[in-house]
Amino acid sequence: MKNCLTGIIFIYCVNFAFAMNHSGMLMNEKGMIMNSNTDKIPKDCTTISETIDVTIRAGHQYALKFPGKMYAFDTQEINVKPCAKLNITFINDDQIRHQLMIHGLPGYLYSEGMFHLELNGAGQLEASVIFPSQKKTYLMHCELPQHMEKGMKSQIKVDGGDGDLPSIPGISFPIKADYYKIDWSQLTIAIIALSILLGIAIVLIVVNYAAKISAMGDKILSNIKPKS
Ligand SMILES: [Cu+2]
Repeated sequence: MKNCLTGIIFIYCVNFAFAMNHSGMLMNEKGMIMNSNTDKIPKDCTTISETIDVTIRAGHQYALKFPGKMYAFDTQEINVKPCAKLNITFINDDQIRHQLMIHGLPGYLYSEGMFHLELNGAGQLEASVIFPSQKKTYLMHCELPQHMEKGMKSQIKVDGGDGDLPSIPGISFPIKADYYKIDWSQLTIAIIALSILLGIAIVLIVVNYAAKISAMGDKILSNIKPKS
């Protein structure tokens, strides 16, 4: 009976571990790996052109050099050759949850075109991604609410990329800036001048009315003074 129970527990544990660690997937209480690819070569590649080991750290301290930002990766851009393999060591230096997501990958290799690492707090994960040959810039970011907007946004350029993505800290400007420059057009100047003239006119009218009311008050008071 005891042996039977041990056997059942062993089978359950093996099945559970297998279910949570297949097809490039891993999930446990510390975090998650989704769509890791160590050996599946994209259709447009004949072989892996280069293998790069890279450590990417996430944390609030990496945002300190970017005014107005709160979170960041320690690297904002990675350049690789077409058909390169990236062995990523992802380290979260914060005590809060962070993700490392790469988007726009081919869907036949990566479900929903996505490579996804996630750590629920401080910790480390290792996973790999193989890029196609296309000259392209991939978004790498943390998708938790406001983390990308607050700076956790980087880019990976394959074959030099097809341009910079917007609002990469230290690299590119946002599409919609927090600071809006004044458009000093003739219309703007005319509206400002008109507003100033209107303001002066209102002040003069009010002062004029106040003087008239004061004079009327004096006159009324002088008329009601008792005659000696
Ligand atoms: Cu994050």
